[in-house]
Amino acid sequence: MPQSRIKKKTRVIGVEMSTAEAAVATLIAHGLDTVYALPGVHNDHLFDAFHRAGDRLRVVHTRHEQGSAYMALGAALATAKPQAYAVVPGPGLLNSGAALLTAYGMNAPVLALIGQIRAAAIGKGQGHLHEIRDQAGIIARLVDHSSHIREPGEASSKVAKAVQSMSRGRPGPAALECAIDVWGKRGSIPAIVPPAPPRASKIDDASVHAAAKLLGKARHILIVAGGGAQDAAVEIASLSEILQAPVLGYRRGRGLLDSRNPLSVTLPLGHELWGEADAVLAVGTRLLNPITQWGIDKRLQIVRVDADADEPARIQKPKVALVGDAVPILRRLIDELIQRDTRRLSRHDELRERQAKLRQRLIKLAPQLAFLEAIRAELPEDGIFVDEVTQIGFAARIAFPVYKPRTFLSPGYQDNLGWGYATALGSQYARPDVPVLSINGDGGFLYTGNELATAVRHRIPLVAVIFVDGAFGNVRRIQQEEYGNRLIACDLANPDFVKYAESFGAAGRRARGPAELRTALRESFARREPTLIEVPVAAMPSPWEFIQMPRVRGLKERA
Ligand SMILES: Cc1ncc(C[n+]2csc(CCOP(=O)(O)OP(=O)(O)O)c2C)c(N)n1
Ligand SMILES: [Mg+2]
Repeated sequence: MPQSRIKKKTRVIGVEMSTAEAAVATLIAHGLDTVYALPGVHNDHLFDAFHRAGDRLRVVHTRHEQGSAYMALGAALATAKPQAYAVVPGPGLLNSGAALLTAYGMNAPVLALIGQIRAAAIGKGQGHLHEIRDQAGIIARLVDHSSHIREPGEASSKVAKAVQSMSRGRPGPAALECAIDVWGKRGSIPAIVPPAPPRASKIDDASVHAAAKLLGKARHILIVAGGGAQDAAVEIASLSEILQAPVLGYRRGRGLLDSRNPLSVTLPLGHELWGEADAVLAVGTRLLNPITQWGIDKRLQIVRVDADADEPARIQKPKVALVGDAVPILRRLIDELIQRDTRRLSRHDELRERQAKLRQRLIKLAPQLAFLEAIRAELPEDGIFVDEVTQIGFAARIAFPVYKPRTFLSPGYQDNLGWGYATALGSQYARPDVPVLSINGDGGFLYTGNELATAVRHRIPLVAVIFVDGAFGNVRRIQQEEYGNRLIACDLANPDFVKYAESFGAAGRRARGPAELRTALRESFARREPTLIEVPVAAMPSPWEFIQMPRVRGLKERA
């Protein structure tokens, strides 16, 4: 064998490190500075590597694995940067499952680092501590990118690939697993290099041209914006102005167009405008509910912008599909539209009037709106509101004014009760520069209320409000109204939440009504300490007529 080939094979190209140390060094090289985590014997080497990283890496340990994963999710949503959490295999992984599922539904860059039993025992069903059948198969179904680290030499490249996968193309979570004996195994590690800047996605000029032509000719355009449009707020505002097109945001699209702009609409007006539109520009949204519930017909031409080439035709093939990053695509579209000089009459007055009429209808939700008004008056413009699956949350999605992207965090299509408190905790930890507010029902709060201990332990000044109606109120009202008042499994026994918060060492307060809530919020935001504000409330009016609305198109074609 020629001398040069032998050399190549045996050359030590990197330094000697453990698998865990290589993984941690790679996380740091990729800009991650925090891991949300709950330790255990399978990951002892990993946690030792966290320790050895010193102040280059912060470890925030929680009281339940769902807390770790939701905190990573909240940090990712609030910062738009990849975040990581670490848990033991089996029960640790499953405990974090709802949060990982939510991250998947929200295309959020959350990396799960999951332990494993000894490499030699995987797949044998011998009953080792935390063993779970086919863990690799389970995580492969929860996320798009997952991998198993088999030896120290591949740790760095696998971590790098996982982190990069989370923000390239369609973003989303990733998962890596590593066996208990492999984390500590030492070997030669190739040089750890920071990631190359992502390549700009190619833009299909013909499609942009077709989109500009279609939108240029359309008379009534509605822009629908979702979670995939978070970075394109400037472009969406300018398209809205050029086309005089209202922008509909529901959960994740809220704040992309400032609520003070009359063209910024939520579901009820969006529903009306969907019925009138001859063209829709959908950016970073599945468009599931408008298409399937509000309906489509031949007169409605849809232009979509998606990061994922599989997405456009998943529900209904659009007239034009633009695939890639929203920002450069929308910029190109704006350039084309400006060249066409399609000047339009302002719709501001019309929409202002229609918004006023809607406010009249929304008086039906007066109890919820009074609380939301108190919150908006005290939460600064760039403060972050973390939504929950509760009466105040449902009303907030349609009536809470939102001024900036990433300041209204809502759980996407999973709409999973109990995500709120721990997610808000992660947002507040990652964004110490702005106040974060978590709203909760008494049902949802106790999913992760134990993480008050984490707030106190890590001095996270999150202010949380809990609206206490003594019930899974939403379920209860549905049983009253639609099931002949046959109430089942909906009434709750609650702790005294003020004492509960205080027993953790957090500040506990009680506010009776919107005015007291406003004062409590003002004082709590000023004090900057972990706080829980209990607000006793009565049952609230149903918001569903403003959320689940009937078909407005394609009635004839359907009949
Ligand atoms: C993970 C999960 N489990 C169950 C539900 C069903 N669910 C929706 S709202 C709700 C009740 C919420 O109660 P609470 O948090 O007290 O809010 P309220 O309606 O009383 O304001 C339930 C059980 C859900 N959305 N997600
Ligand atoms: Mg309740």
